[in-house]
Amino acid sequence: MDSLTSSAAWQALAAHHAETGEARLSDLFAADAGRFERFSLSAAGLFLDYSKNRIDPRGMELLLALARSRGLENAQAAMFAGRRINTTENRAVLHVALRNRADTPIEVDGADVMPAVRQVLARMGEFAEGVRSGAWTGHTGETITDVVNIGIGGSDLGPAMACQALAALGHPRLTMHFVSNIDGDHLAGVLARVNPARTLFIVASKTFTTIETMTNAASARAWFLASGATEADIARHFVAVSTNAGKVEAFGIDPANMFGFWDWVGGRYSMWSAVGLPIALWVGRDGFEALLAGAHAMDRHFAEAPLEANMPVILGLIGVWYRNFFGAGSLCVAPYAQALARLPAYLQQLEMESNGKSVTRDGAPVEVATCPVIWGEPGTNGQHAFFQLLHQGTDLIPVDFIAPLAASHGLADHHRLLLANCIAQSKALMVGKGADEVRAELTAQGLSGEALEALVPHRVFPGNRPSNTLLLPDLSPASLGALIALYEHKVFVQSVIWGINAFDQWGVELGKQIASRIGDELAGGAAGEHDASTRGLIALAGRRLGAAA
Ligand code: G6Q
Repeated sequence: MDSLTSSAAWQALAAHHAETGEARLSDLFAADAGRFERFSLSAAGLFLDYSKNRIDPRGMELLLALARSRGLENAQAAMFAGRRINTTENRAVLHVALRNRADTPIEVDGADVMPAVRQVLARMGEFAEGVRSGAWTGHTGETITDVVNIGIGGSDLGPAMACQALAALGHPRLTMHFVSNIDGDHLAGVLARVNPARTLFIVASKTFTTIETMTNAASARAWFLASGATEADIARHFVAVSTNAGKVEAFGIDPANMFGFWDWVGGRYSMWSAVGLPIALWVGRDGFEALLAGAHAMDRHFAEAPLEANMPVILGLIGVWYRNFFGAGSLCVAPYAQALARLPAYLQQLEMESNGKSVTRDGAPVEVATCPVIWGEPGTNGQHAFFQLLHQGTDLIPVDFIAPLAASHGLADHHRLLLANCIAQSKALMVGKGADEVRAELTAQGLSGEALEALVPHRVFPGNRPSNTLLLPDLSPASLGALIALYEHKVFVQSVIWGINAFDQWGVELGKQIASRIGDELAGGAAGEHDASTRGLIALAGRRLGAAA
């Protein structure tokens, strides 16, 4: 394959950007009465309006040609076929198998993974229904009221985000807690609020070696035993989600209480596996299966729709357009849904851990910028905080607006105002407000002369700031599943364009290794080789820890 930037497809895009990059969105709309219909589509129940992007039909054609020239279709086929596309870890990438609702086999090295997937899913469903119905009780015979998921990163963010998103559908007797941080405040804060006899701990760790999770799990276990429970009682209160049966048993959790998954499930792609057990407990077996079905519908769309009508492909290509041709360094995700408050954090991991890479699959330095910084907060809160910068700051920051059309609550009028704000913001970013309009407004308010002119530049909005708007029919499990799968595939599309492996995460290793050595030093071990800053900080922390001991 040609180098990316010297390829004809890339060169054509660069030329097109030079020619059209400064075009005004308002002019593009004025010139094309069919722009909204042309640049919007539905898939798996979601509706994407991408017409407020600084792109014209020719630009889209060129982006699609780039995708084809980078082998996107073959890459998609390789993923769905269970090839070992995560080359640095020599693993297949099959989160799509976890939500395969069809009867079709999905093979890794000739072996169908679906029977094992279905078996774990059936066990999860049975267990979740037992806890929900009250048939599964704690060691004193009381029903479970609190579920504490102990996990971090991929073993935390997905279920935490989804349980919050689906709060309106949660089981009324259950309260879900998510403990991830090694900071003891996190676990202590939860333990202070729960009753050991009525609490179920899920220790979720693919490897079952992650220091945060193992430390929190050991403390939770000690707290449980200190309540007067016996070792034998642990079986009613601790279950594990892992790929590592040996370590689970060594920790003291009965393998019968373990829900397994496989090395071809990446951590940040794992909420569809047993890692989703909190979701199944919260919304039930049917709710969890509806989540899988929503994701599966998006998978089928991604695998089958032509690239020009393929939602993840379009979203991914538009992202490449801004990142590489406009130099946009970040993407703001603004869910107009309080229940999606953790979605930006979830997408931060999904996108930035997947595509925050600077070498290609062959190990060569990438030629272009890769993943932008992903950030955001729910609207309308963000409007009263950082939206100032989106409207009048110096950077071009594309925004993904996400909103459910139907509310999950019965409060009158809130949803109308919420949706009005969502639509208004994308319009305001696009149209801005010119100096003449500002002058007319200020004149109408009775200002004139120097006082008026002094205010004008402050009140001008440059506009032409792009956004996507994604509408969900509601915040149901199926809609959420489709939404998350959409972003997963978008990330994959971008990784193919940039020629990087989206499925490893070597960048998190170095800090872990150094933390482990410094941890030993802080416990009194031999001092390591350090720069003056690190040495000084260790000395300060060591003195404080020593004084506290
Ligand atoms: C995700 C990452 C990472 C991982 C955590 C937890 O893709 O690999 O966030 O999920 O480090 O790992 P364990 O599940 O093994 O504890």
